[in-house]
Amino acid sequence: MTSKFSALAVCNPPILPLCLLSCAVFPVQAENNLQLPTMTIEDSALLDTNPSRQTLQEAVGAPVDMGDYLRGTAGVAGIRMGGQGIDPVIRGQSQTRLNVLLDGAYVHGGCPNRMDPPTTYAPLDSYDQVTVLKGGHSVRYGGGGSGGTVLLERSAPNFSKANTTGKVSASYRDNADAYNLTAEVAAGNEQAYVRALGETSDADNYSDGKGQTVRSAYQKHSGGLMLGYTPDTHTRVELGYEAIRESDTLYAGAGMDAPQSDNDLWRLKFKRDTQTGPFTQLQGELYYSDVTHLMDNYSLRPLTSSTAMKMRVPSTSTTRGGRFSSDLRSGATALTLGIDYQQNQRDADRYAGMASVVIPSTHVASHWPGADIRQSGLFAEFSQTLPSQDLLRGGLRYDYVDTQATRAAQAVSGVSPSDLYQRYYGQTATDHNENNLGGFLSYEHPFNPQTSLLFTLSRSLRTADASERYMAANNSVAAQRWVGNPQIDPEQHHQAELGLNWHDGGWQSSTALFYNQVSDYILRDRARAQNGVLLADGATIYRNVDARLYGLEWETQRRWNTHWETGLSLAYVHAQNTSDDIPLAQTPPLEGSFKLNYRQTNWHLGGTLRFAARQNRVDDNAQTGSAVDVGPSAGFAALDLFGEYRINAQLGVRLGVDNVFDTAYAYHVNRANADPFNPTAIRVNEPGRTAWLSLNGRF
Ligand SMILES: [Cu+2]
Repeated sequence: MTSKFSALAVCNPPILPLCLLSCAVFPVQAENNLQLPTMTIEDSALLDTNPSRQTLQEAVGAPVDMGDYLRGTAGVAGIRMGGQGIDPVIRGQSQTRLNVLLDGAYVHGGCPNRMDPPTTYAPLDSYDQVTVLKGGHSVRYGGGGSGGTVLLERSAPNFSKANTTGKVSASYRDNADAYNLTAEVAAGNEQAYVRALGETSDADNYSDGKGQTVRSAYQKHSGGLMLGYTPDTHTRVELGYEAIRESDTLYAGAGMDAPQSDNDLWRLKFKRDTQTGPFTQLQGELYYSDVTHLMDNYSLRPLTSSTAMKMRVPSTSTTRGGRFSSDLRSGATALTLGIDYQQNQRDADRYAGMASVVIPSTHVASHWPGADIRQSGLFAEFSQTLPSQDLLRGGLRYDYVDTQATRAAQAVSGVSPSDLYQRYYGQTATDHNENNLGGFLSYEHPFNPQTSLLFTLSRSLRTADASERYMAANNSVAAQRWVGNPQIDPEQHHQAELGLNWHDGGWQSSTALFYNQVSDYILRDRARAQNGVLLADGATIYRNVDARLYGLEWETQRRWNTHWETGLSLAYVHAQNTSDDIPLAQTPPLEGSFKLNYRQTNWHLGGTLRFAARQNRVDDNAQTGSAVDVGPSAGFAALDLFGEYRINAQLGVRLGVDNVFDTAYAYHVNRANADPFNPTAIRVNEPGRTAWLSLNGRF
C-alpha cells in the first residue's frame, strides 16, 4: 500500500482498510476538534495528508443536525422540511440511493413522508468521525448506495492519559431561541470501558430572511451507553444501546407535524485486527433499530377549517442486520471477503375522524401494509499495488432481495393494498425476489508526487424501498392517492468517474467528473397510463424509466501563509429522465462556497459565502411529469461569519453569525409531499440571520 492517498492518520481502525484501499482521500480535520466529528470526503478531493484545516463546522456555521453538517461539503445538498431532519442528497441522489450507516447500523426512518431520515437518529456530537464516499467506490457497505455512502463512526475511548475522559458542550442559537447541551463520559482501563453520552435540544420556530416565522420547532433528547471489552490491543467487543426521543416536531414542509419520533438502537460489534489464521483482520457487527413515529394534523397545529377531518398516521420501522468481514493480505495484494444481511419491516396506517372527536379512529388507509424487505449480500473487494506504484482496486457484490407485504390483502374501507396495486399496475403483492450483481473497478495513477489520476467504473443495483414498493395510501380523490409498485425492477446504475488531485506548496486542488447511466430508474410519477400503468387519474405512482446523470465537483484551497487561507468549491449535477426527456426532480443547481480564514495560535476568524445558481431544470408539472419539484428556484448568496477562541487545552468558545445579511433564500431541493392533506411540494426557507454561541469543554 504505497498509494500516497493512503496514509491517513484520521482514519480510525474500522475504516483503515478502506482508506488503505481507497484513493483520493481528503481528510478535512477540525482545527479544534472539540466538538464536531472529523470529516473525510473520499473520491472527491484532495490527496494531501495534511490539508488546510477546513471543516464543515466552518462551512455551515452551527449545524443543527447531521444532515445539515453533511450539506456543507461540495456535491452534498440537503432537503429541509422543518427545523431539523435535513435529508442529504449526494450528486443528485437521495433516500436509499445513499447508504447511511450509523456506526455500522442501518436505521430506516419511521415516517412514510420522510420526516425522519436516518441522519435524524445520529446525534452530531456523539460521532467521532464522518466519512463521505461519493459514487460507487466500494461494495462492502451494502447493496445500492449509487449516490454514495455516509459512514458515521465512533472510536474506542483513549485512556492513554487518564482513566476517565469526557466532553461537554452548551450552545445557543438566537433565531430559534434554541439550546443544545451535550455530555459524554468514558471510564475504563486496558481491559474494558464504559462510555455514556447524552444530548438535549430544544428549539422554537425560526424566522426566515423576510422575518416570517417558519414552522420548525422541535425537542430532542438522546442518550447512549456502550460497554467495551478489550482483552488485548488488537481486539474489541462492544455492546451499545442508544435511545433517541423526539417530540413536538413542527414541519413547515408538510401537512402534518410529528408529536413523536423515537428510536431504540442496539449494536454488538467485534473487531480483531491482528493475524488470526490466514486473516489480518476479522470484523463483525449486529444491530437492531426500532423506530416509532406518529404524525397528525391536529395536535400541534389548528385544523385548516371546522369541517376538516382530523388525521393521524402512527407508524413503525424495524431494521435488523449484520455484517461479517475478513481481510487477507499477501505482499502488495489485499483482499476483503464478507457477508451482510439487512431486514426492514415497516407498518403505517392512517386514521381519520370528525373535527369533534378527540382521537380519530377510523382506519382509512394502510401506508405501509407490513412492508418487509430482506437483503442478503456477499461481497469481495481487492486492492493491488503494481510495481509502477499504480493502484488497482475492485469489488464484486451479490445481493439476494426478498420482499413481501404481510397485510396486503387486508381491506381498509373495502379496498386492500393488493386491490390498489392491481388497479394501477395489474400486479399483486405476491412475494418478490431479486438477484442483484454489482461491482466496481478503479485505477489510480500517480503522475508525480503532486499529481494523481483516478478512474473508476461501477455498477450498483438498488432495490425499491417500502414506499416505492408497497405504499397504499388510498384516498377518495385520485390525485391524492399514493400507490407503490410491488413488482418494480431494481435500479441499475452504471457509472464512470474521473478524479484528478493535485497539490503543490500551499495549493491543493481536486476535481471529480462523473457520468451515470441508469436503467430502470425508480421514478416517482403521476398516473397517466404510461407503459405499465393502467390508470390515468393523476395518482402518485412509481415506474421504471431510464435516466442519465452527470456532473462535477471541484475544490481548491490555498494556504497563503501561516495565517491566511482561502478555499473555493463548486458542484454541479445534470439529471435527465431520458425515457420522457424531462429533467429528474430534486436536482441541485450549480452550488458552491468561498471561504476565507485567518488563524492565530489560539484563535481564528473566518467567513463562508455559500451560493447557488438559479435552477430552471425542473419536473414541476403534474400533467406531464411528477410535480415533485415546486418549480424553478432563484439563485442566492448567503454569508456566514464565525470566530473561535481556545481558552486552554480543555476549554474553547466558538461564536458566529449565520446569514449575516438576513437573506431570504431556500435551497432548490424541496420537500416532495404525497400526504393526502398537502400533496403539493413545498420549498422551506432557510433561517434568517442567526447569531450563535458554543462553549466546549474536554477532560
Ligand atoms: Cu411523519
